[in-house]
Amino acid sequence: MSRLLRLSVPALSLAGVALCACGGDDDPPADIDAGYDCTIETRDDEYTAGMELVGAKGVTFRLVSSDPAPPERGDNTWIVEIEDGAGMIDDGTVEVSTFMPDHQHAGSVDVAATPDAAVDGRYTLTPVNMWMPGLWEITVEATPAGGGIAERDFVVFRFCIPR
Ligand SMILES: [Cu+2]
Repeated sequence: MSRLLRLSVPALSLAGVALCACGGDDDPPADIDAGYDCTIETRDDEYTAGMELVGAKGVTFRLVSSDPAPPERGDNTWIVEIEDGAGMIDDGTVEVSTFMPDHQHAGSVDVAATPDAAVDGRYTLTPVNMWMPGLWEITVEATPAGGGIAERDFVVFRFCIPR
């Protein structure tokens, strides 16, 4: 109920529709253009170029930049650098997934992770697509070259898209 209480009055009249329509990827809520009040969202990260998150296994994921910055609705291109205790994770396997926790649906666009030929441990992630207002979780997972599940680590960037 807490999320309902935070909705603005115009959004509240649509809340019943939205709640009923969140069941599947092919059935998005009807109020996607109503926007979302990110000023009261506390679960999101404040974007800054170079921000870092560290996974449970100690791998550092640095969001060097987002274009646009801060991340916006639609397609974004991220540059990340990934480093573990042994150094930059170069030519590793990097996978990205997008998810809206409040609606329990994934994003609808696959994200490509391309290693930078010139900079060790640097990858371009695109398109990081957040097509709907609300809180998004962008999970970035990395496995060093030659590593297995024991070496795999991940972090979750959380950004709020207002409209
Ligand atoms: Cu959604």
